Amino acid sequence: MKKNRSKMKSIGVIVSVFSIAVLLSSLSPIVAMAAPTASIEPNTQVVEAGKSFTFNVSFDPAGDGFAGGSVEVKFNASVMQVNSVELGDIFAYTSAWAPGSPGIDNVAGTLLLEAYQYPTASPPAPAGSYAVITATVNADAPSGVYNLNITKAEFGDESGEPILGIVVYNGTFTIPAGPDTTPPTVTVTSPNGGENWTVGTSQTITWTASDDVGVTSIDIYYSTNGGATYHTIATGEANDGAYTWTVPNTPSTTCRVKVVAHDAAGNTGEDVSDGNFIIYSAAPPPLAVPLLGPPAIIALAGILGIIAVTLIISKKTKK
Ligand SMILES: [Ca+2]
Ligand SMILES: [Ca+2]
Repeated sequence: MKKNRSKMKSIGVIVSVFSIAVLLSSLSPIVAMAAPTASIEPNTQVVEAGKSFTFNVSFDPAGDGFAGGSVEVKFNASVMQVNSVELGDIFAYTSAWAPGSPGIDNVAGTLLLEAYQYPTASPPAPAGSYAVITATVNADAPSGVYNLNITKAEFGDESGEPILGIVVYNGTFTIPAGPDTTPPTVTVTSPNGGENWTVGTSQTITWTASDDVGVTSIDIYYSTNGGATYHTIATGEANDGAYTWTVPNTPSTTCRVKVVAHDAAGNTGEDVSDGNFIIYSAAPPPLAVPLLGPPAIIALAGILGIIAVTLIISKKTKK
C-alpha cells in the first residue's frame, strides 16, 4: 500500500511538471521567439478632412542590435499629403538620413526613409519610433478608411548584418463623414441680362453650380417683375449646366431667371440673372439674308440679277 501511494505521488509530480512544461512551451513563442517588427503606429486613427495628423514607423529589433534601415511607406496621395518627417527616438546615437531621404513623393504617394546611426546599438537594442511623419488630409478628401502600408522594411544590426524575419504591421486612418453645412454655389450664365427672347421660341438657360460634397439637384424659376416674384420652370433637374426652355407667353421687359442648387444635406444656394432680359410677344422683324432660307436667297439673287441686267442695258442704251 505504501509503495502504491508513493507511486501515485510520483505520477502526480510527473503530471504537474508536464503541465508546467506545456504551459511554458505555449508561452515561449511570445517571450523568447518574438520576431522583429516594423509597424505603423498608431495602427488606426480618425482624422477629419483638412486636418493634420502624425504617425510613426516603429521598429522593434526583438533583442537584436540596431544600426539603421531602409523603409518605404505607401499612402493614398489623392486624400493626404506628407508635410514633414523626423528621425524617431530609436536613434540613440549620432544619426543621419541617407542622401535623398526622407524622399517624399506626394504625387505617387510614397515615402522613402533611409537612416543610420553611429555607433550602432548593441543587442538588445531598444524598440522605438524609426520615423515620425506629419501629414495633412486634403480638405476635399472623401470619407473612408485609407491604408498606410509599409512596402519595404529592411533593417541592419550592430554589425551591419540584415535583421531577418521582420513582421510588418500596416496601419489605416479614417476620414469621418462630417455634417455638410456648406451650401452649393451657383452662377446663372444665361440669360444674364440684355437678352431678347421671343414667346414660343426654344432658348437655353445655362448655369454653373458646385458644392463641397456634391450638387444633387437644380430648380429653375423665372420672373417677369424684375425678381419680385418667381414662377417655376423646372425642379429636380440634373446639374448639367443647361436647360432648354420654351419661352412662355408672358411678355415683359423685366424678366429674370433664378437657379437654385441643392446638396444632399439640404443646403441650397441660388443665383439670379444679373440684369433684366426681355420676353417679346412676337418675333422681331427678320434681318434679311442671313435669316432667309435657300429658296428666298435664290429668289433674292434672281431679283438682284434682273436689276443688274436692267442697269447694264439701260447704261448701254444711254450710250
Ligand atoms: Ca454642401
Ligand atoms: Ca447672377
